[in-house]
Amino acid sequence: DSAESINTDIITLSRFILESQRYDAKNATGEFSLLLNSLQFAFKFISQTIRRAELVNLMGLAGASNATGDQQKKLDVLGDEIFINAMRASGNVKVLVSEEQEELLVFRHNPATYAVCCDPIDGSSNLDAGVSVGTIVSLFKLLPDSQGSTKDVLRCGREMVAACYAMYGASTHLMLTTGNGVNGFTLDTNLGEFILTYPDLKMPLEFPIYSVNEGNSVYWEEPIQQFFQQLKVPKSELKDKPYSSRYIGSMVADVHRTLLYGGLFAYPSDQKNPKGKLRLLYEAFPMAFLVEQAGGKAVNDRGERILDLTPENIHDKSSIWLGSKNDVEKYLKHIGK
Ligand code: P6P
Repeated sequence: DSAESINTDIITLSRFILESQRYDAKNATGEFSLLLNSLQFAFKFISQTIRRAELVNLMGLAGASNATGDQQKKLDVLGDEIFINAMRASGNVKVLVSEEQEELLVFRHNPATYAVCCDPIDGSSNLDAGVSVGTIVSLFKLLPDSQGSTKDVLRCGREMVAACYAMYGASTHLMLTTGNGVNGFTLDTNLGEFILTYPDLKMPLEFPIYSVNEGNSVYWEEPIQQFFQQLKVPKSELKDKPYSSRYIGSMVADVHRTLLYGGLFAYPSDQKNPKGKLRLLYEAFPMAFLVEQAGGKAVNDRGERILDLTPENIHDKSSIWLGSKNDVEKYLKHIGK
């Protein structure tokens, strides 16, 4: 670049959090910026490990399988270890839910402030194909009388204090909300810093893309089959153009596209997964929080707001419909909500 075209006042994630602390009493304790530093270290380390793994061939099955029976890939195990170590080292996380861990992890820190739920490498089944995967995180503040138990995380989605995901694609992106909108950052690998690239991101009100695994359609209930059929063959051809279909099969990649372009992402329940496939605490909750904060909506098959739900167990699943406000409302209207 010629000198005058270089931006010399970049906003790093660390600076962004410190500045938001000054204007946002909730984060004034500094605890959140401490935890965020551990989170962003984990994202950088996982990102670098994934990119290196494609070279040193860490791929392939590790033999073990995770809490929900999926075949575990070596990177799943590595990503999980990296994340657990970073959260333990932060000093202010007391409990941690991970998709890769059957039981709740409890760190004997005192005092601690947060309960963290995460899917360390979501979409990992696509890893060998070079598809973007990501780390999804939801944060709760510990209950005042917390003893470090599942009570700290079996909470209503509205009690989440922050949610984010890192997507390991051509670049590494981080989308973050603390309840005051969504801000997106991109990892500058030379600086080793996440740089603010999507300030105060808002989704388009609607966009003609639907994102669902149509291979499940024979297992869907009739009204759901009818809904997607109408998106493909609109009743009034003159007015409505058919929607385009985009499905990557990696939630972070599908949600990232939906946040940036708009449209509708859904994983409905079906005869194979009567409660849905995606997990409430570390997939549906954080993505619903981010989408709502970007002006969108997130509901389940029955039209209930995802953030009004409360899990009974840490690996509970939910159906999910999320995306642009008007596109989700098309589904709600279809089911009479
Ligand atoms: P299907 C990946 O395994 C995942 O958990 C999400 O990232 C993704 O949205 C979904 O499952 C894909 O599931 O059944 O369409 O392959």
